[in-house]
Amino acid sequence: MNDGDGTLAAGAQARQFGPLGTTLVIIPTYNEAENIKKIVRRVRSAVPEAHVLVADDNSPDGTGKLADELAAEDEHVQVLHRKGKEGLGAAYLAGFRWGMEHGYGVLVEMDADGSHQPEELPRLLTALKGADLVLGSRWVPGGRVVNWPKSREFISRGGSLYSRVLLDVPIRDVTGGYRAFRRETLEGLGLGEVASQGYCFQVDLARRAVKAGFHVVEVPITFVERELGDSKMSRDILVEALWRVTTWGVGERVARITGRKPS
Ligand SMILES: Nc1nc2c(ncn2[C@@H]2O[C@H](COP(=O)(O)OP(=O)(O)O)[C@@H](O)[C@H]2O)c(=O)[nH]1
Ligand SMILES: [Mg+2]
Repeated sequence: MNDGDGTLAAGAQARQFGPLGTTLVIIPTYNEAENIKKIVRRVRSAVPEAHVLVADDNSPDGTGKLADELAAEDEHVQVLHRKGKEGLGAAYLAGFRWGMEHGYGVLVEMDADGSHQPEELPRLLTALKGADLVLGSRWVPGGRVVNWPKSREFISRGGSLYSRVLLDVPIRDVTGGYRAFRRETLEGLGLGEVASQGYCFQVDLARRAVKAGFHVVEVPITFVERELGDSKMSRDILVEALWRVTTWGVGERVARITGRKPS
């Protein structure tokens, strides 16, 4: 199924969508000193009307201070200083809360390391005009990854396939982290109950959006592996994702059989 610029994934009913409002690009950071200035400048030039929020977990390498320097010279840039490393999910939840409190209409997730190219953001935002949630997708036709070792591709494709089948969500790239939400969508996801910390945070939000009946569209992106700094991917993050996705999938099946509400 195709929907103009994006692949129609879920919530296909004909609907009218309201205007988008101002965009806030949330960039979570932990030790991204080599990347932060470059990525913020790229966002600012790719989508000049957008605002940027850096959500830094008190990075020991001084990323937060560099972000403060950007904020001092550009009123479109803000920094959320958090007390310590609590994971990607917690940083995004805090960023979403901040953005909604400040009246933004669109909230974008983007990594600091250049994997999510700001130059592709206009395409995501265009697709959001006719959707509740847009996912930048590596695994739809036209999407691709650059400079990824086969092992990472295997984990990512496998994780998406496992989540897609087990959770019954018609999405090709369930774990991706380049996304644009309407604020009304975030308001309908029950964010107060989200406990996922690492990358399964992305799976959690995608499955909640599908289950809530939101119109989710995947737009192909070119994901470029970071050149500078280190990935925070770890064994613990993978184990958390596997454990939670399995628990959700099994829980839903048990609930279907017993007629009880899934947790
Ligand atoms: N605030 C915050 N950001 C994080 C944390 N873990 C990862 N990030 C950021 O999340 C983004 C994705 O992480 P990355 O290490 O590139 O993961 P990968 O692309 O899957 O290898 C980057 O911008 C990281 O700096 C965390 O605990 N707290
Ligand atoms: Mg990365």
